[in-house]
Amino acid sequence: MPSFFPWWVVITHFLNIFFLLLLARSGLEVLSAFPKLYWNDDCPPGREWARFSKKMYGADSRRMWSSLDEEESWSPVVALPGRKNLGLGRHWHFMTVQFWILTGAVYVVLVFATGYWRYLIPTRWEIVPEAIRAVGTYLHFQLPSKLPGQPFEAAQKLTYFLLIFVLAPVQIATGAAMSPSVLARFPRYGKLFGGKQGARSLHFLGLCAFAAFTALHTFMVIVHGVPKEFASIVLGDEHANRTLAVSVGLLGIFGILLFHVIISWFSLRYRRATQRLLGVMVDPFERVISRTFTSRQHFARGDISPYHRVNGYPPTGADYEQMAADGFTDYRLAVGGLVEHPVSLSLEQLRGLGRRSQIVKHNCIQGWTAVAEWGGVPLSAVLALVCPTAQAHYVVFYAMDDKGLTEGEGRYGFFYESMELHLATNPQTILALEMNGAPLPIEHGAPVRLRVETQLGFKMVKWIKAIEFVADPADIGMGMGGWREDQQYYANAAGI
Ligand SMILES: Nc1nc2c(c(=O)[nH]1)N[C@H]1C(S)=C(S)[C@@H](COP(=O)(O)O)O[C@H]1N2
Ligand SMILES: [Mo]
Repeated sequence: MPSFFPWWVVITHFLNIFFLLLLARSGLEVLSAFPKLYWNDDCPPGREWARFSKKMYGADSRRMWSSLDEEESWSPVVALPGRKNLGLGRHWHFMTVQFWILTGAVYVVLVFATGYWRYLIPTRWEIVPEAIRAVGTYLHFQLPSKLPGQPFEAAQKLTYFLLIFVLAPVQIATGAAMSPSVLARFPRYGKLFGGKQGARSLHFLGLCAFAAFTALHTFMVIVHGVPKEFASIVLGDEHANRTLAVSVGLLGIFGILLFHVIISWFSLRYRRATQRLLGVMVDPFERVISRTFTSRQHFARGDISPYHRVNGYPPTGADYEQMAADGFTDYRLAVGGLVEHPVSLSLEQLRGLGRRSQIVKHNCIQGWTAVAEWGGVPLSAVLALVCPTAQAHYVVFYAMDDKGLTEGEGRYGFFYESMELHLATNPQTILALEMNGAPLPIEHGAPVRLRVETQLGFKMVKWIKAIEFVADPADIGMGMGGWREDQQYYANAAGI
């Protein structure tokens, strides 16, 4: 039995504290974008089981509201970076998670390679009553004795085991079950957790469990005596110099807190730089997932959500209103750029290119979902008509809503988004003209909107005015690949 922790436990323990705090704060930023938790993927307004917001929106269609109105601004003290920065919070979360999983993997390998697993993995059922007795001992303000030949008492061993071999994997699994690409490719995987909202709720409860563990663990360190405990976990030996151990330990904690102050300030002050820097790690991750998975969703009619949220207010202005009043007979869709045959199509001509319909789940980046049936023209049919040249690598969709007029908040410009060309040829990538068997309603993008079912909702441009094939979207807008990337610092690939 070691009276010490091996060096690799000391290091991975520190890294775990470091990464978990980053994950918790950036996770809270993600939650602030849609501060409601559901068990049902229909996300009916008002039926959430938890709400961290005073704002209430009903399914009342007489007053228009958009899901971005539900977003809350949380303080940088709790959220990373705080103040309605979902895009940056996601960047921090997805960058950190890669390192956290790597640390965990290295730790687990070493746990088994060194025989340390004997101290963590229960091998006898008696550990359960022993653990209950140990808790009883604590409640009598006494310290239970350690398991024979082991560094931990029963309740401690069982807690560490559950934390490392149950909670952490569940947290990773529920995290993966929120990716639109994963859900689109493996719809049954999502069902394991009761759908995306079930996964989202469990992921949040997992955070609560980590927080509760941290509070209890810290309390226990205090109960057992900080100098002795710090000597073991900081210097790896309970007989090491305790002053040194406490100093180094406190310095480590202070370092982590200082790091958080600096990155929160930096992220808020230099948002574009943060998006670009973290993007180096996060973008390839998002791109690989978007490239690998194609959507295989086929929901039943009965799964269609009674209420489908809206994000983005419709175009304002006489032109659009007149066109809508005329049933979009004057509408023309321009398709050009790096193509051999640029075209301008009426709705009639567009409809003539082919038809498919699909019942699929919409995943907004904020976190809500809804199932609907979308009918329209496969985008591949448009590609076949215009023939993109070999230089075309991205498709850009330009919309009719000027966000400066429809939303404000200091943001401006017409909405647009781009995506890599390979996504355009997926069978479930369509230009939708219908929703749930009726012509597309105004708020959902009439007369034409994009559906690309492995991606987050913000890619699915509504009120499309034109489509352009380009080599690189860098010279469009602010160059980040779309309006939400430009203005809200989202990542361009949207598979997670
Ligand atoms: N033109 C335009 N398209 C848009 C948006 C927008 O603001 N303007 N919002 C996007 C976002 S973030 C989402 S989640 C979906 C929402 O689609 P829905 O309103 O049909 O639910 O539309 C996307 N397409
Ligand atoms: Mo969205």
